[in-house]
Amino acid sequence: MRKLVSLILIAIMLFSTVAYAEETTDITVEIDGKLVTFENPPTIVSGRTTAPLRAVFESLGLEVGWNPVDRSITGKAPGVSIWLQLDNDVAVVNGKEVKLDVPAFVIEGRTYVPVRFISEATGAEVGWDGVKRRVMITSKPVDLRLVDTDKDGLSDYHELHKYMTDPNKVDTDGDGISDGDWNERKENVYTITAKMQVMKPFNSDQMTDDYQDIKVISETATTLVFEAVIYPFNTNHQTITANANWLNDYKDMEELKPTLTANWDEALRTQIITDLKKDGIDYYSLKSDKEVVEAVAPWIWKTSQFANGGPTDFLVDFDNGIPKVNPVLKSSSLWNEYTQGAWTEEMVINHLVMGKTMYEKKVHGSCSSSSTYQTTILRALGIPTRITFQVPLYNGEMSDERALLKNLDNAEVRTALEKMFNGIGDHFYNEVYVGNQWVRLNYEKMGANIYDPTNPMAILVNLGVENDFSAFDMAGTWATYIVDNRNLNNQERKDFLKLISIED
Ligand SMILES: [Ca+2]
Ligand SMILES: [Ca+2]
Ligand SMILES: [Ca+2]
Repeated sequence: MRKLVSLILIAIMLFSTVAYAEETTDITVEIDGKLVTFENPPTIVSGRTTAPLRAVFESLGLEVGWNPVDRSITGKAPGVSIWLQLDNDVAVVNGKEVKLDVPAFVIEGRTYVPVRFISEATGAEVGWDGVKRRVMITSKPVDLRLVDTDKDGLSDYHELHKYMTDPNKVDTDGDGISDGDWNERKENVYTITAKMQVMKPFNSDQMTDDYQDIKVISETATTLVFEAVIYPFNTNHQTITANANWLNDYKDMEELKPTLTANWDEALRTQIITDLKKDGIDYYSLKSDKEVVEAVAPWIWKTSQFANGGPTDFLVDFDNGIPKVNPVLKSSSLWNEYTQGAWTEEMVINHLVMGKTMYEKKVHGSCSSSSTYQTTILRALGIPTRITFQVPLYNGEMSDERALLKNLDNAEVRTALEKMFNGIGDHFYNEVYVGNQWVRLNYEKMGANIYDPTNPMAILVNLGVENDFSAFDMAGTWATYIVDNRNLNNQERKDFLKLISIED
């Protein structure tokens, strides 16, 4: 029987060799800058460059399988599943049929496929260097947040960096309960579970992210009560990579476009590049999105001044897209308190709210204003950028909320949280698209974690992400609540940011 199989195999090989009279070539293949070594060289068949499948797939990080029964080959990686068969011009890629220009064939025991197919199947980009006679393959990074290999409801990324469970096992600890279970997720890592109430702005659809899980308890147009599970020691910062092709790959992203306050234009872009050059940063020699952010973010803060107008930008509303200090808020005590008589309405708009004029004057205000300033500059340089709005776990004005912290067993975290200032906190900062994923950028710190013992708020809770500051409507929300609450007692004032319970 074995002999028979061998004979059939030889027959197939002979047949294939004859059927696809290939020409041996001097063609080489490079993947992500590295030359691939082949025992058998690439060949041209029917005008198509073909190469041994296993060497190319393995260089791209795919696990290769062979089924002798139906002579099929599989290639698997997170987010990629490829099936093809010898002499069959239809392959199946991620469940979809794909037609091959030339079916897979065998030479000297090696399966060959068209290089073009490899690109289509894995999302890699394929180029041709005519001088070197070299196929240049650039692999596409896989967003592991979109991949759930073991189908337990948790993405591979979050299992690896947030929950610390096994992305290849549904039930990591073997207790019969899936990793995806709400409570089971907390078993392998330190977590804080807090029940909170917040008032607008919030967007409950965006609140579950790389750092927290959110379960909505009740939601109205103005108020959200939720349970938050915070993962303060996750390892997201380790996953930051670079994309050398970022300008082309990101060019259609919404988060690059000028918006109402992050109002960059071509003239500003040219100006920024000129200014960078003067400071020794040659934008055109930066090799990746990551290099741009690493070079430009610190430069942004080094070359600009803080203009102390308080959170006066919270008093600006944007009716019909026109920034204007809200008249009710302007006649309130907040206006005088924030401006100290030193600011005009026009100064607030130009120095704290609109990115372009802020850049021209090289000034910005506190965190909200800074996030617009940074968004304007980074978008002009081709880095998709958005703004996240975060609050601390509790309202620092409330001694009863501070008292709840004694429920926390972790002394380090508890002490950091207890140090919060006696006020109502919030923080705006940025997220940038780097290495094909959204990465937190807190001023110049890329991959900033939500736990930061040096921050007076210690742990932040994400309430939403927007492309423009105006979308948060701080005038209609926080500034209005503060004005309205001035005459209320503590019990009533609690509603707009309130910690109900907390445990770790
Ligand atoms: Ca999973
Ligand atoms: Ca799992
Ligand atoms: Ca389990």
